[in-house]
Amino acid sequence: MNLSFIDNRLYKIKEKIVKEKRLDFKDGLILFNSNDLIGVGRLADHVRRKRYGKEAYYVYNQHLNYTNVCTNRCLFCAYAKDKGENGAFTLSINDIRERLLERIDEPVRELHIVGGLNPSLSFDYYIDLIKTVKMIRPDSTVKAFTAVEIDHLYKISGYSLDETIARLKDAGLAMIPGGGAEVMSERVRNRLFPRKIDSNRWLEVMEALHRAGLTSNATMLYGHIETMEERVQHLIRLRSLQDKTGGFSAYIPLAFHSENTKMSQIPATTAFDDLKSIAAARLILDNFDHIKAYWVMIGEKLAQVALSFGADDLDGTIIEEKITHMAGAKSATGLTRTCMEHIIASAGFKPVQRDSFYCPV
Ligand code: V47
Ligand code: SF4
Repeated sequence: MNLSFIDNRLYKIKEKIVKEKRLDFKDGLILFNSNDLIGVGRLADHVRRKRYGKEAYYVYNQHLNYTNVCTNRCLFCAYAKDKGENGAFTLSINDIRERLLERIDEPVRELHIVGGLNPSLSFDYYIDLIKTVKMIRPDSTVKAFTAVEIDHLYKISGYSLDETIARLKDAGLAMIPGGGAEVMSERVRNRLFPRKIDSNRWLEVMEALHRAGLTSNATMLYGHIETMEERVQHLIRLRSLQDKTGGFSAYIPLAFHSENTKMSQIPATTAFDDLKSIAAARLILDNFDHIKAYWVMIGEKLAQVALSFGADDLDGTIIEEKITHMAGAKSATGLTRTCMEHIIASAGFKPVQRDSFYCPV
């Protein structure tokens, strides 16, 4: 690899990457603190191209948010409402059926289903929800409920965590989205999401899901009050669990959007930070296959550039995104397949439509 850097500290990291040696906490800090964005990006691109060449993935998916009523009320969330508050909603199983039938002519392969922690919903509702999706779209993958929701389901089901997961799996749950860990730091949790499960529990639930044979993703919410040390620590903890279970499929950095939240004074993340967060993750998370550039949060144009900064996946068509748009996202709420393929191809990559498990379709 013949690369030159403005930041001399990157030479040491390059040596490790060439020798396929694992990066440590200090290396991670150098990457996040470096102003040599192009240097960090070239290193990440080297690793990405070695694995995937010119291929870049996306999935034909549909988002479904079943309720925005949530007892956690994280400070960074513009989506959640209290029960009875103006704008609060909960979809009935029939509403869900209708939402799915509205798009039945489209080749949707993955249903991404998440919602708030709504105490009015019973465990049976969640089972019926999954079964309804599988009935209407038997060939699709149900990717649903973050580890935070799974923990809530365990609490309301009356079963053990393993039994709760087994019952969800029997109903048709196949994959778990990566949300809910936010930044694994008690300092940040105490200030921004004190009611949410802590990082140890998030990892414990993920481990139980992996043990049950379900794959999951992992995310990090960045660009608020977290430090660079906390970012690196978060990635290293994900990497350690992945060493143990191998159950994570993709990592997705989530750029904080502050509009309509209790933290609206915090400015939007910059393109510089968005790209560096993707590139650093590609280099630190050496045991994660896929790094997603989530176009909803960083915009379609920057997501396209991210394909040359370590990302190999643009997530999906989505159809109708709510959580980030409530917090002021300016991206589209969905992309057509033509548009997705144009974004990828015009960045010099080969679009590969995939299923939830990265098999080309
Ligand atoms: O956990 C909430 C985040 C997450 C805001 O697994 C916010 O493929 C930014 O997990 N600004 C849910 N982010 C989204 C999620 C996800 C998204 C795309 C793909 C996958 C996947 C998973 O959204 C939450 C939280 O971290 N979030 N509010 C906000 N204002
Ligand atoms: Fe509830 Fe999730 Fe919003 Fe937190 S981020 S308030 S858990 S919906």
